[in-house]
Amino acid sequence: MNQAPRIEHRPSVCPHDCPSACSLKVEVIDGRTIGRVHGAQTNRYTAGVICAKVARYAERIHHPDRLLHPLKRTGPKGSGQFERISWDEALDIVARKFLEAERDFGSESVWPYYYAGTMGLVMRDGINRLRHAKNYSGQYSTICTAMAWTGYVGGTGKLAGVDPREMAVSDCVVIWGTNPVHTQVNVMTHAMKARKERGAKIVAVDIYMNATMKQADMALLVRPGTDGALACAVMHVLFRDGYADWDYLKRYTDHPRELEAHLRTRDPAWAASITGLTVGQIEEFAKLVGETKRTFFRLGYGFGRQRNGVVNMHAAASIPAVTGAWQYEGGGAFHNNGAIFHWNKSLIEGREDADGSIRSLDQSQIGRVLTGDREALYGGPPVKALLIQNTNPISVAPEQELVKRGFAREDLFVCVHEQFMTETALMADIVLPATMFMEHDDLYQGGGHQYFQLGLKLIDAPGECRSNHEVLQGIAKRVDAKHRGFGMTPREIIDWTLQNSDWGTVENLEEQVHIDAQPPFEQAHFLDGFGYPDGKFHFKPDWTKVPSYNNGPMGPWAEMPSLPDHWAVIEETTHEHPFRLATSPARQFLNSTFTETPTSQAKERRPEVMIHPLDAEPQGIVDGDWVKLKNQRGEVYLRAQLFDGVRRGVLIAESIWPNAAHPYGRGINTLTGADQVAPYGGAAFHDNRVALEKAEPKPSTVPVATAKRERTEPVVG
Ligand SMILES: Nc1nc2c(c(=O)[nH]1)N[C@H]1C(S)=C(S)[C@@H](COP(=O)(O)OP(=O)(O)OC[C@H]3O[C@@H](n4cnc5c(=O)[nH]c(N)nc54)[C@H](O)[C@@H]3O)O[C@H]1N2
Ligand SMILES: Nc1nc2c(c(=O)[nH]1)N[C@H]1C(S)=C(S)[C@@H](COP(=O)(O)OP(=O)(O)OC[C@H]3O[C@@H](n4cnc5c(=O)[nH]c(N)nc54)[C@H](O)[C@@H]3O)O[C@H]1N2
Ligand code: SF4
Ligand SMILES: [Mo]
Repeated sequence: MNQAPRIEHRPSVCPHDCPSACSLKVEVIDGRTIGRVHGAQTNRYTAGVICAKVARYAERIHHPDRLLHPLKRTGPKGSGQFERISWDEALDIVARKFLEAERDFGSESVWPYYYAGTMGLVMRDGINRLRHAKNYSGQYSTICTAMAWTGYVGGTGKLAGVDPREMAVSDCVVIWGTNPVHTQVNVMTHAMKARKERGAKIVAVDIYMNATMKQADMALLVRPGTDGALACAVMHVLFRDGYADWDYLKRYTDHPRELEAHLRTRDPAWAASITGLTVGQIEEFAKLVGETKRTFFRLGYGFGRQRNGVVNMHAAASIPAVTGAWQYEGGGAFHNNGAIFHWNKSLIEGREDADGSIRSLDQSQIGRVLTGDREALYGGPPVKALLIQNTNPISVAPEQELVKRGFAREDLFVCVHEQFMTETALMADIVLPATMFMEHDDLYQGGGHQYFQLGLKLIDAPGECRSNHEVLQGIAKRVDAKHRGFGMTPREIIDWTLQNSDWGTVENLEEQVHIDAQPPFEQAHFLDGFGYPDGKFHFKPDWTKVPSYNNGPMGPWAEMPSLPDHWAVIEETTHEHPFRLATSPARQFLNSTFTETPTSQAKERRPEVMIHPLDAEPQGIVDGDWVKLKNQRGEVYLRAQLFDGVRRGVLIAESIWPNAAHPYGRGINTLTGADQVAPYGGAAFHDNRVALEKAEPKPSTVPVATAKRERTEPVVG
């Protein structure tokens, strides 16, 4: 008689680069296999809800294309010709190449490069321990959070805010510059609850009628990069019509009178001409916010990815300080909770060993760095060797033409530690197979909420996969990098980190599953003062001294407006480049992750660009036609998707498809720029001027899968 396997439900946590960090309940079928992944109810923020792509994680973890063995390149770079080698041989080669680079060009010629493919603190950040122990070049991480965090913290002085669960008890939830239906589904759970139980209004501010905008009671469709103007006009009305809370302003803000005077000329008519909204829409939004004390501003990353994104984020975050909404339950703002966990990461990252004189290279400028741009290299030695974990720069980094040229360098040694043969791994000399989150132990924190949680090993990894920590241990031993962390297990590192951050032991956390780190109401609402030493919200921050994210000012920081404003530094259209392109996130992908799973591929169908029908008409472009987008950085082919939910003159390409899904292998980041956004850098992925042209690529360059796949469902809606 056959006995059905007994399925166990084990706790875990989603490791992906998503603010939600959902608590999971995983069906473990046997020591090597999982079934469905469910949301765990015990986490009161993620509350049992997870996205579809993670629910079907079996498709990713048991994917037939997973890397299983170390590989060594045998053909030309990028040829895909590799041979299987042993772990010892692979690590010996990596170590030899790193030692050679160090000997011939100095330690800064080795660049450990990583990002947040896993958000586990040990596996994500452990690479910095190797870096610091060896004085390898630093990485200044600008690809994601630099702009949004700076803008928010510029106002509050601290990367924290109101408990995001309070969205459910607000009377108005403003979802600004984030598309949570795609990117962090749990925001919707709480906003919808507020609507259902309290009749709360949901406002969304975005640049196209995305899935979140379609669910909003008030959808404010602004021109890209104009949120500062909208926020200023809203505050103008608040001051003008007596909605400003002067008791609050006097007690909790820095220069309210100056702000009021400055905003006198920033009226709705001024903002209408910049944002493309009507005066009526702006007045209506301002009135709603003015009359609704419990207004919750859920501020996302997306609108920060503009060259004026820091100023825009700060302007939006200033609104609740004018109405005094911060004082009320369900009122105030939230962006990210980074500051509430107070981690002591010295064991994970080995920071005490860091030599302050070592350069820190801009992550987003990897193309410039690898092609020898002197400014990007800070005048120092070339980068001769890369160790890459948890990121796929050939697809995701801006200025893709430069990135590709850099990786093609014959004199550059590249080791990529990956779960799949990504486009970056394909360019490597040595490829190492990596475990997935259910195959190793790690510690995870919420970005969009306040829990932290253990994700323990649930099943054995396939083949010879090793975790990031094991790879670092193997390299450290061979290059003589000394740090006690290399001699410890992930569990021991987690335990030390918890204890030295005042969060108890690993056993305690294991027993509790997750810990709610939410600070008390008074603190979360900044009623005991904002994060700055003067305890005030700063309408007029010193942009050269924003706490928490500072590598020294860069970009055109000296020209930043001192008070909230519309700062006209975006890539405005020109006669030659009459469209503004944004590369907003696709629902079924997570950055470049899940582009390998068949269901996500089928649902996203193919790379497309949304075009307003009236913009398509003059060139006779119809749905499904090939179009070429072009700017000073390069050109990309996609299919046209006619959609009247974008503004005239705006194009949206939901991304990030593999480059190889586009004709000529040129991906969307061919068009995006790596110039540093003021004041602390960052990549303005949604701020690109382009030309649009109906154009057929050469048939031989069209990827087969893309050519064949027919539309089965609309991408939006
Ligand atoms: N499904 C899915 N989920 C993801 C990701 C993914 O790629 N796919 N990526 C993950 C990562 S790494 C991150 S950092 C988060 C990011 O998640 P979000 O905070 O949602 O930020 P973005 O994804 O950059 O963009 C969000 C929205 O901002 C809009 N936007 C762009 N420019 C402007 C502007 O000038 N003004 C306004 N008002 N809106 C603008 C875009 O059109 C988009 O709809 O999501 C994570 N979750
Ligand atoms: N055009 C455009 N480009 C963008 C963006 C955009 O909105 N538009 N968004 C930007 C943003 S916000 C971000 S954060 C970046 C993110 O870009 P990436 O850092 O590339 O993001 P991911 O796809 O999340 O993760 C990359 C890789 O990590 C691997 N990985 C996962 N877990 C592990 C592990 O435990 N060990 C190892 N060794 N590898 C692992 C995955 O297999 C995956 O290939 O992209 C940026 N690029
Ligand atoms: S919503 Fe985000 S955190 Fe939650 S399961 Fe999906 S990708 Fe993971
Ligand atoms: Mo990100």
